[in-house]
Amino acid sequence: MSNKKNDSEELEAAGLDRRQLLGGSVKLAAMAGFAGLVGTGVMTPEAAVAAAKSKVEVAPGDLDEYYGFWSSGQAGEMRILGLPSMRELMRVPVFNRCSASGWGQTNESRKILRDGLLPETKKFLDTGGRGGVWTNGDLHHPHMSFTDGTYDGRYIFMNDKANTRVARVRCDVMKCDKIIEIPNAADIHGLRPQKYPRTGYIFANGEHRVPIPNDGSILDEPEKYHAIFTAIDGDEMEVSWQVMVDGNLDNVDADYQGLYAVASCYNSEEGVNLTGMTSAERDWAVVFDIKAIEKGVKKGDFQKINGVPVLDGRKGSKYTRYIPVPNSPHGVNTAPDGKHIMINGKLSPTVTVLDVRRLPKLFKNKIKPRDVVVAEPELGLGPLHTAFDGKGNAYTTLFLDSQVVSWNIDKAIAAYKGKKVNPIIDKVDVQYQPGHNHSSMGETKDADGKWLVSLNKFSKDRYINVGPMKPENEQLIDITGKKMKVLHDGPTYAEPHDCIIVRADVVNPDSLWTKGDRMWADVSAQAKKDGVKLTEDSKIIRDGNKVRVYMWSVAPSFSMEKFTVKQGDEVTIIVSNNDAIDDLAHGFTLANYGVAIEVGPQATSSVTFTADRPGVHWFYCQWFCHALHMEMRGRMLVEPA
Ligand code: K7E
Ligand code: CUA
Repeated sequence: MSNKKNDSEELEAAGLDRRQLLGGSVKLAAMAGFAGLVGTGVMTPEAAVAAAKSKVEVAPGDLDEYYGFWSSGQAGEMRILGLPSMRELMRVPVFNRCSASGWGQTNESRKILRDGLLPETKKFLDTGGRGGVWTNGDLHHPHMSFTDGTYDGRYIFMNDKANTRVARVRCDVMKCDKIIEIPNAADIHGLRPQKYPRTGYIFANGEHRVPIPNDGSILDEPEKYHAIFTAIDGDEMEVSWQVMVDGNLDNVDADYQGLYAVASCYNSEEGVNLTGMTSAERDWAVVFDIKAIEKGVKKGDFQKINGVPVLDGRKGSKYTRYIPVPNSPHGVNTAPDGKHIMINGKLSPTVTVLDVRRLPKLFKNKIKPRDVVVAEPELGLGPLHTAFDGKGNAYTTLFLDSQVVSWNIDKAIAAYKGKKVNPIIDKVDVQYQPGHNHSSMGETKDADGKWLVSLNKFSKDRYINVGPMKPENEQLIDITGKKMKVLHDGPTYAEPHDCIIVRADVVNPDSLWTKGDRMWADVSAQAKKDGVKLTEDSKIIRDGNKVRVYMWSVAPSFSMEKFTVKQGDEVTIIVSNNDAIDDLAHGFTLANYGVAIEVGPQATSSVTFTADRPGVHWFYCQWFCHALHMEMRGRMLVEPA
């Protein structure tokens, strides 16, 4: 029995039918946690399971063909998975605080978390016991840097919706090396790198409208709030320019020509409550003319706010165009054909297809905004995001229908012209309520049409019950044939909005750190001043009440068996891991001082704390590294004041 049928029955029981949902009640249903109305799962036939297994099973010791880089929403970290096994390989702390690695505690990570913040944010974080850095984040959109329309394996960029930041992860070591706060904007949501000629810019949407400056001088006057579109220089991690727009900004994507970026706006009404935000029949997609904006910046056609050039891109501006689309669009996805950009309807059952080749004419005012639309297929309820197979087909998640629909782009265009063709190829049930989906290499010109992942917001009955809080469910779908096949369920916690699937040969991380890496440049400079060779010396440098303890480690021991400080000293521990063996990480945990840091092979890490607890405190290595790992420890002796 199909899940779809269950849905309809339950809808009817709830006094709603599918058609009604296309009208006004869909808004309410969507907002009221419509998920509760959806029926229970389907049993996959045994034969299908057996066939599926052989495709997704990566035998013990065998390696995956693809990397998946996953967001984790409000958990704030990036995750690395292997595909097709869907095994979680690593968690990379970014906006969160990590107990294992000391991210948010080591001097190196705190510098990354703090340096790129605005002065007023630093001030705010220094008061009220906030500890100087943010400890939470809401990471939605991880995307790799591009060269010539495809992934280049340099960096992965990601947004923080919670504290208005953009971060970068170095792909050589898979660690975050830069985080910046975006001025003037509020709550960065949509984020995509420029695809061509290279990244280049990172485009980032400030989702919520706020007064600029947001200092309390304007409060309950929503007509004076603004949304800001930002272009960041991905090499320097600095804001290049910003554009003020009408409405709000949700998702964004770039073209394959390096000329335009397109963002969706779900609140053209500029409402501040649900009724206000969903009252209009139409919202819009905003198109940004990158070259015109760059010219404008050169000519000085901007206001400098918080040190950043802000151009006026509101309606009537030469820098932007507003293309009307049905109410409350969400995802924006550029097809690998380089010609089409999809605006996903969310509250409308449609996806609006824009043809980028018509954009120059639109900016010259030779055509009307809606003339850029070449198709608007009706696909099902709640289209949120679209992925591609590189063979002319698109795969759209249907949040309300709990399905993925595959459809042909050319046929959708023909149908829009009036031809009697049905663009829909197949629909498959997913469990349940999919948000993003992503196909292998799907956001690049090298889309290979092998795998699709559907990131479902609810798992409900798919796993044994773990209590009121349940995992989300990510499903792996085979898209090599006409019929999509769900082959694997993967539970995941809070909450992967988005992912990318990258061919393994594109990503080549190092197995060891390089001595003297720029991640610990500050400590290297301090060691030089102190006359200490990081990987050779074990030394205590006293500098007033500041004490620097330099040590190194080789399994299974630290180079210092004990050190003595005075109560009240500000102590900095600097540990260099001299092991040059794959996978030989050490750590430094200082018991009853709340200190724990990771020290990767050939890396140096440092941590600073006040030694205000007298007594004997054992420090130990918390990464199981050797048969004598338990013995890898020493003492900090704190003399009472
Ligand atoms: Cu969750 Cu990309 Cu933030 Cu859609 S967004 S679902
Ligand atoms: Cu070093 Cu455990």
